[in-house]
Amino acid sequence: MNAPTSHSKLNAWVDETARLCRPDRIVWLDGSESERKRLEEEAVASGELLRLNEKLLPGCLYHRTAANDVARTEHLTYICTPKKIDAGPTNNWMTPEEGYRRAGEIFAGSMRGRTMYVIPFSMGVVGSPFSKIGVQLTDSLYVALNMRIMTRMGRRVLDQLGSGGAFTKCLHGKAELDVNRRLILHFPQDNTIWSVGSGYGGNALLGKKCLALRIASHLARTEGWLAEHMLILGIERGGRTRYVTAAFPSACGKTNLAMLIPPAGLKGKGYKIWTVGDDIAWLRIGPDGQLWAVNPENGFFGVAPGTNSKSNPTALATIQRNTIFTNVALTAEGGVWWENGEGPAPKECLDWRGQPWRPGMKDAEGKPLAAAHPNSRFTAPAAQCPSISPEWENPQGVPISAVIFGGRRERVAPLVYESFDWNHGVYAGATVASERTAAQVGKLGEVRRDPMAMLPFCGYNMADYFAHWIEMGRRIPKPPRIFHVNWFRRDAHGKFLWPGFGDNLRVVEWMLERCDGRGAARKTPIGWVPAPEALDLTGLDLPAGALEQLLAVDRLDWEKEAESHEQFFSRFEGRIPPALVEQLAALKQRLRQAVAAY
Ligand code: GTP
Ligand code: SPV
Ligand code: MN
Repeated sequence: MNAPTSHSKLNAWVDETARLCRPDRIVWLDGSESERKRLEEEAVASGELLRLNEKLLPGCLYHRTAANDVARTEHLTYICTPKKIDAGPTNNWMTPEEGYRRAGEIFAGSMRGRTMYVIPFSMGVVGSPFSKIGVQLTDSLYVALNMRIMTRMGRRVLDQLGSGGAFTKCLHGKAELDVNRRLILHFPQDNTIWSVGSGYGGNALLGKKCLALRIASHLARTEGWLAEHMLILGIERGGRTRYVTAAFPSACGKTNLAMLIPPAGLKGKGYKIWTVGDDIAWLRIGPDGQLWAVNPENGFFGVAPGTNSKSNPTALATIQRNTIFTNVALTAEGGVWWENGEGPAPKECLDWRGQPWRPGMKDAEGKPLAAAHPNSRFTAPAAQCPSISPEWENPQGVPISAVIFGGRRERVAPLVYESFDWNHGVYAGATVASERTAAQVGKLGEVRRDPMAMLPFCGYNMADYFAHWIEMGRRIPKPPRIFHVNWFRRDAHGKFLWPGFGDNLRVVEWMLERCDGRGAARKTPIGWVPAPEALDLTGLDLPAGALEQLLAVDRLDWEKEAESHEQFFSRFEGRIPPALVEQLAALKQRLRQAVAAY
C-alpha cells in the first residue's frame, strides 16, 4: 500500500525496515472501526485470536501467547548508549552498534510471509503539547489490536505528525518467539526502540514501558518533567476533588487502587473515586506551581487473576466488552476464568496453554496447576471504566496533592508513613523494596530494591534519575507531600494484616488530612506514622493488636534496612546525589537517637 503521508523521514524509515525484515505486505493502520473489524476477522480466521461468546462478552477476543513468552524479560532488556555509565548499574547495557547488529541479525528476513503493520500512535491526547508520538512497525496482528486499545492511533496521529514532526521509531517483530533470540533494546540518543522475539505485554506493546517510561524518562530528564510508573486517582468529597499518584512495582496494586470502591464503613462521608490512570503518569510543573499529571495511555493492560466483583468490581465492569484476554482460562461456553475470579472454578475448561483443566489438578511437582497464567491480563479501553475521571483526557492533566510510593513487604515497612519533606520523600522512593511478582521472569518472592517502582523502566543511570527528582523538588513551588505505603504486611501466621483494596481509602484519607495540616501523627525515625486513632476504621474489624503491628517501626529491622540502603547506593559508585547521601546519614542518626531514648 502506498504510504498515506508526506513525512519523508517516516517513509524512508518504513522502507529501510522493510528492506531489513522483508515483509510480504505493508499495511498502514488508520484507526477506523471498519479496520478494527477487518483486523479482528483476519486474526480469528488465522486462529491467532478467538472470538469469545458474543452474548457473555460482546466484542471480546481471546489469545494465548507462546508458553515461553508470558511476562516481561528484564534480563533481555537493554539500554543502548555509547557509554555504560549512562545506562547505570541497574540496567543491562550494550553499545548502539552492538544492539543494532545483534537485533538486526534476528530481524533480517524475519517478516517473510507476514504483513508489517505501520501504527502511528500518540501517548497522551492527540495534539497536546505534552503528548509524544511514536510509530510502531510490527508483524503481530495481536500486538496491533492491543495498540488500538492502549494508545490513540491511526490517521489523526499521522495528521498531527505532518510532514516533519518528531516521533519515536518503534520496531517490533515476533521473529521465532524464541527466548534465545529475544532482545528489547532502547536507543535513547536515536529516539528508537527495537524489540524482537516476544509477542507479549511490555516487551511488545512498545508505547507502554519502552516509550512511555524508558524513552520518556530520558526525554523528561532533559526537558524537566517526570515519567513514572504511577497510577493517578481522584478522591472527591464535599464537592472537592483531589488527586494523588502512586508508584507500586508491577503486580503490587496500582490498577486496584486506581479503581477502588470506598468501604461500607466510610459510606456516610460520601466519597466518590475517579480513575485517571492505572500504570503510567507523566508529571509537569504547572503555571500555578503545582505538579500536574497526565495518563499517557488509552486503556488498561491489567492483571486478571484476583480480579472479581468483590476485589475490583470497577475493573470487572470495564472488561465486559471490547476487551482482549490473554493467557486466561477458556470455558466451554466461550467465557473466561482465572484464579480468584468471578464465581467458582469451572468444572472443566481449557487452561492458558490450551490443555484440558479441572479444579484440583497438580503439576509434576504436586503443586496446584493454575488454569490462568499468574501474569494473564486483560486489555480494555479506559473509556469503558465506570469510574473514569471526567478529567482523564484533560491535556493539562490534574493537580497532584500527594505522591505515594509503596512495595510488597511481608515485614519491616509499616502500613503508611509520611516523609519529613521532599528530599526525604525522594529517599523513601529511592529505597523502595518489594517482593518479586509474576509480572517479570525470575524468582517469586525475592526482595529486591525497586526505586520508585522504576527499576525495570528507568532509561538512564538511576543515580542521575534520583538527582533529577531532587532537582524537580527545588523547582516545584507547591510540591505534593510524599508518602510510603505497604498493603502487604503479614502476621506471624503469614496472613495479611491489612484488608487492602477498598479499605486502602482509609489510609489515603489520612494522607489528604495531612495535606490539609490535620491528621494526627507520631514522629518515628523513618517518618510520620498515623496516631492509632487517626485512621478512620469505622466498620472494620481488625484483630486485636493488628493495628499496632501494622504501624510498628522496629528499630533493629530499620537498622538492617538502612544498611541495605547503603549497600544499594554503593552500587552507583559515588554517583548518588549528595542530598540522598545526607538522607541516609540522617536516618541512621535518627535510629541511633531512638536507642538513646529507651
Ligand atoms: P502492573 O499492571 O503489573 O503494573 O500491576 P499493578 O500494580 O496495577 O497491580 P494490580 O492492581 O493488578 O494488583 C496485582 C495483584 O495484587 C492482584 O492479584 C491483586 O489482587 C493484588 N492486590 C492489589 N491490591 C491489593 C491490596 O490492597 N492488598 C492485597 N493483599 N492484595 C492486593
Ligand atoms: C508491568 O509489568 O508493570 C505491567 C505489565 O504493567 S507490562 O505491560 O507487561 O509491562
Ligand atoms: Mn506496570
